[in-house]
Amino acid sequence: SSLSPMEHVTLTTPAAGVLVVELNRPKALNALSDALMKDLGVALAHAQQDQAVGAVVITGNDKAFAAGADVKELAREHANREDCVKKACLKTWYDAMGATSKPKIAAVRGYAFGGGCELALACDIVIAAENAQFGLPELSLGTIPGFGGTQRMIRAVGKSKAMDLILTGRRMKADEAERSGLVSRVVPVERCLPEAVEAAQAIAALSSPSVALAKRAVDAADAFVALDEGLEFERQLFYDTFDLDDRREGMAAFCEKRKAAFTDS
Ligand code: CO8
Repeated sequence: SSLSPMEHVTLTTPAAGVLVVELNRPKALNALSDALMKDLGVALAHAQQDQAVGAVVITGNDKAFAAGADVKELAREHANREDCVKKACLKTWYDAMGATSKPKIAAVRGYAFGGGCELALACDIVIAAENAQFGLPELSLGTIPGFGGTQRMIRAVGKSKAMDLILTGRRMKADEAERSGLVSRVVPVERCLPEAVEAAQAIAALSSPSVALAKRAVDAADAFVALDEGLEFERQLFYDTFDLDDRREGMAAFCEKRKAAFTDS
């Protein structure tokens, strides 16, 4: 099924099972407006219901993944705390990212600041171009990261570096981001989107129910589940895979030295 074109995101399907969502507000360095996040939510909801989609890539352009929340809009639309509560500020953003449980890969080129950095952190895998820059400069605007940054940065890079980044607002380049675990790989700018698409394609080629179980198990650990609870949760999900046709097929194919033919069941 296809979607009608949207103003702030461009959708493409460059490989089997892969939906690429390109943020498309280049004049504002892809600053995240409510309208853009609404479009992203529509795209991700589409990915969720389309069985042909196995993984999603979220990307920007060579200069900017996203330079932050749209500060002009935030300032214009929210006079005070009460206003934020009344308008459920950022709630639609969380809903947008939660619209799909399928794996999301951020392909980050250029700026990923503030809300843009938090958007990358909300993805399951971050692949960075050599020119990628990450930062949480919200304190310089007199506010704090509000789209998950305080919670996800510490999980990604540990307390000392998370505090360093959040409290000083400094920028982190791709190599440091990779060293510290925020990013899974760094590649030349022109390879960033292709590598993300290849990774998404590899995920999409696997058995989707076992991908979903693996992602749930890793997400549980990321949610700071105590180790013994996490190990128990993982074991239960592992048991779940033994009800999958794809688990039977995958193991049979291995034993018979042939390629598995998964049916996503
Ligand atoms: N919001 C709105 N517009 C932006 C943003 C932004 N975050 N970033 C860039 N733009 C606009 C600029 O205003 C400019 O527009 P115009 O041409 O109309 O003047 C255009 O994009 C191009 O930007 P620059 O001319 O500044 O481009 P440079 O290449 O010189 O600089 C930078 C690039 C360094 C990225 C610079 O634009 C910058 O510092 N941007 C802001 C970065 C930032 O502070 N981001 C964090 C924003 S706060 C946030 O994300 C909070 C998230 C949590 C929300 C909590 C709410 C309660």
